[in-house]
Amino acid sequence: MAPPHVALFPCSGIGHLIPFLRLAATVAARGCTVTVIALHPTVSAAESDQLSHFFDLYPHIKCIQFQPLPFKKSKLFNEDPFFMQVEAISNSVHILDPILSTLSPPLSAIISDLSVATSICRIASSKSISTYVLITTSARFFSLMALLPKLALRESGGIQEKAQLELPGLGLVPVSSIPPPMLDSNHFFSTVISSNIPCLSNVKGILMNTFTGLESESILALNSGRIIPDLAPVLALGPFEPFEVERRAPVGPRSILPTAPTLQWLDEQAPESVLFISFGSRTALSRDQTLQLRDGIEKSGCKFLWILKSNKVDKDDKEDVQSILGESFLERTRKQGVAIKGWVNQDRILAHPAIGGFISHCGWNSVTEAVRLGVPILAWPQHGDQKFNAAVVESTGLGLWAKDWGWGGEKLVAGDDIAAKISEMMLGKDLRARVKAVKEIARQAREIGGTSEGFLSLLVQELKL
Ligand code: BUP
Repeated sequence: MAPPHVALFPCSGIGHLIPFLRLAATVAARGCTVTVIALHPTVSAAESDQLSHFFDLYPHIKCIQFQPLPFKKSKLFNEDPFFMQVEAISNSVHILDPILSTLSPPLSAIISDLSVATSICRIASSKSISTYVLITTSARFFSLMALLPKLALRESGGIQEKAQLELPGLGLVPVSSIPPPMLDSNHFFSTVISSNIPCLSNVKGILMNTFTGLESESILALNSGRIIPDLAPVLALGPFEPFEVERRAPVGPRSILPTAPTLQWLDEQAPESVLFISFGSRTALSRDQTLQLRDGIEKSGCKFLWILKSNKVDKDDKEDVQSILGESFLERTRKQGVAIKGWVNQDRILAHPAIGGFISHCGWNSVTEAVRLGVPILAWPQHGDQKFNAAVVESTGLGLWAKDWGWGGEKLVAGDDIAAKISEMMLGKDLRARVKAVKEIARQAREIGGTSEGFLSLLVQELKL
């Protein structure tokens, strides 16, 4: 029998692309023929770099370049370039219809991003192709997204004025942890979610980069119908493994520092002594907050490796480290740490024995990488799903979360407070022991007989039917 042919369709942003590429490599390794529908052009340079390295390393994985129709300003207009691209993609999915019919061998399944799931489902069902959706956030935040159409109905009840909401499967949820755009039914973010949630009853499965040892309650609630009665089955396949590009290349091509000095510096540090700081691919802290963070890091006295960003889109991130942090700071901390701009191989850095803690915005990929590699997190959510993800980190004992720091930009967090939290995390022996225990649970989930491995085998069997 010919192997099944699966197409994967990620949306805009590295936080979506990376889990799709990881899953593409995984299902290809299980004997499926795989096609990735790759956006062209991408918003960030990091996305196009990842794509070209991925296809260099996996020449047997096919690539269809997908060029959305030119963006037209709509009433939902949002100036975030990643959102703008998602809107352009949503308006262009029909272009894929004839392309998908010409693929050889014929497609058996398509794994879609949630933001285009309804259109993909429509096209796929007209061709008897199964649709799966890959969710790129936590099961906890996905539960909130699934409830959004119902929440919107309650909007007239003034959700914003309440301190917390009782939500099925989630218990009491502070309204302050719901991303504000989600409470505005006219916002692009909530419109995209609300218009794609209903189709999740018609897809064959919902794939997630999480595992039962991390989010058992949310996965159970989703699969028991408590959140949406007829939701398709959730298959928790995580934590995803890095694909070959990430395993091989320690630092990406756009890093301003060559690979060797950064890793060589890490090699010289004591085990679990270095704090890694990164707020993901789409968050640039304000200048004032960056300077407070700088002071906090210095005052903590902790060794550090800091990935700095001063612009949301990497192509426009031109200011150098010296002019942001100041010569005197760099001189004073020459032995304490390294601050760099550009793309680094985060998974590879988190895996280094010298890394002992991670200040993270709690993008879901970053959380799952830290969990898989046993690195404690100091959660500092900035926007979007990140407070919900931070709640997973906190409730499972994988890190600390100073809730009074609020969303990024909501208030200026003082350097002294940051220094105190860094020390608490880096010195927390119980925290470190708990993180190691969850790392082991994550490893077992991916072994033969483990829960994630079981869901993956189920998925591959279904694809082969
Ligand atoms: Br920046 C950066 N190197 O320099 P998240 C990120 N990454 O490998 P985000 C690097 O990109 P969303 C870098 O390991 C993770 O896999 C990182 O995804 C990798 O956050 C991914 O953590 C970033 O989900 O996306 O980028 O903010 O907004 O979707 O949460």
